[in-house]
Amino acid sequence: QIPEKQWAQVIEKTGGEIQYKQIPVQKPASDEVLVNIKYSGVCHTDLHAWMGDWPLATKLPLVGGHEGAGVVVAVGEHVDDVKIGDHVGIKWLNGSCLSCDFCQQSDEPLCPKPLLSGYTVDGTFQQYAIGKAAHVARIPKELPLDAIAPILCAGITVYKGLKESGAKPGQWVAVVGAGGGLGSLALQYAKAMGLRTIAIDTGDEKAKMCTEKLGAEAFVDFAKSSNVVKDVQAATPDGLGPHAVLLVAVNEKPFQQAAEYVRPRGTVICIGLPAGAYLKAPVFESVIKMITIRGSYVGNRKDSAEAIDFFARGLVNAPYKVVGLSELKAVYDKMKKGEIAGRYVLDTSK
Ligand code: 8ID
Ligand code: ZN
Repeated sequence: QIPEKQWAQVIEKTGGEIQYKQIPVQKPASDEVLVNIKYSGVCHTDLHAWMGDWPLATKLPLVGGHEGAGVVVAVGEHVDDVKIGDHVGIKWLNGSCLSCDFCQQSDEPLCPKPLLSGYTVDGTFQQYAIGKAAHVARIPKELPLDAIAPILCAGITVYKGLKESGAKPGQWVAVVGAGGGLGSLALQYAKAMGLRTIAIDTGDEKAKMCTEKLGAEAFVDFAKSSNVVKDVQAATPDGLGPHAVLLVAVNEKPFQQAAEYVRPRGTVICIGLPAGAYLKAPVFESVIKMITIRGSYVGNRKDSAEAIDFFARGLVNAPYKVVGLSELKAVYDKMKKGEIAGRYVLDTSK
């Protein structure tokens, strides 16, 4: 009962119109599965892909999306560990070579020949999407597919970033862009990992969400504060600043500021990907404070399974709103204006 045609959101041209239309359903190759996507989160990366503002070209025409949760409806002939009826997630890393230096060491996001969902292969803004069986996230059947969708990119990415930061239980982490999709989950993962959080973002809605729902102990409004560096440092009891900073904002400014307020011996983790942006840090302070600055990029299959397990245990469940797949354009409009607190999740049946 797999249909021949399905609804999808398609772009023909970078920055061009997004068309909600019917396109053919693809067949899985021997190492792939076909997933009936029930829900897909909308990540800011999808907006970058549409706008083409990164130094990496997308396929065209393109179906975006990489936080897709659904049910397996067909499997390729060489697939034996994923079955029809299983619940799975299609994430950013759709596939990798599995044999290069990085794949061998479970650093598969660094594979030089990655398949990227909603970027170099069609993604999850359609009712039926293809994923490499080796890489689809395994989702326990009792978990709700709408709530788990944002975990498949945002959750995995911030969980990995927090691990990469080396911050230990009881220490402080500043989350920059805390009110957005990645940030809202970062506050919850951090708390679940025993860390204390300072949220940095703007507006009363995000401030309330971060402190009342997501466990942040302080909120610094970057648009209202006259001295973000001082305010962030003052939020830690000894005034010396957070042990780690997780940068998930889509703006260059905080990438040039974090090294100033991170604590001596602290770590700045870069995750957000503002177009054309550069990192900057004062050499003098970076040296005498012994600061580490590093990038963090999604997560491997084990990080993904662990991030899902935190959700399964009820430790994370950030706010999200569900709208129809047909409404993607309106979600992008809000995202561009920074008006989304948490995540939007698309229901592919509408
Ligand atoms: O693996 C990775 N590294 C990875 C994975 C997934 C996503 C990277 N990303 C990237 C996306 O491509 C995007 O560039 O992370 C970034 C954040 O994605 P998102 O969370 O999906 O975006 P959002 O929901 O729009 O949230 C961004 C938040 O940043 C705030 C905004 O108010 C918004 O809440 N923000 C901005 I814009 N400027 C800020 C500033 N100066 C700021 N917050 C604090 N200070
Ligand atoms: Zn993403």
